[in-house]
Amino acid sequence: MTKRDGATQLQERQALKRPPLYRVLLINDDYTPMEFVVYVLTRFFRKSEAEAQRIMLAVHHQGQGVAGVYTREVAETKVTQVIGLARSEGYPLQVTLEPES
Ligand code: NFA
Repeated sequence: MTKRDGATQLQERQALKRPPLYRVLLINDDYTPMEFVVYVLTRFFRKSEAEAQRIMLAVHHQGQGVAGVYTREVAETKVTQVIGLARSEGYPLQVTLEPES
């Protein structure tokens, strides 16, 4: 075993530590069109058309669902972008973050 000093050991531990992850949640409402939600899932969350349909319907029937899991900054940017597009189209779609664990 190579001997490492304390600062090097700390750096190594931090390099291995995974950053905290956040779920981006879509919330159901009565007004946002299904096809808009599917579009959002394909454009911003890189889902296939089939997976986007599946997630949209899960949100529609269960009230909310996970669009994707990202580091904090990426997740926050997705929320801002999706809400921006939804409001520009006049839709009330709600999108939020929650820590993965
Ligand atoms: N419930 C919406 C409708 O019936 C569709 C929807 C799905 C909205 C998922 C928001 C999230 N048009």
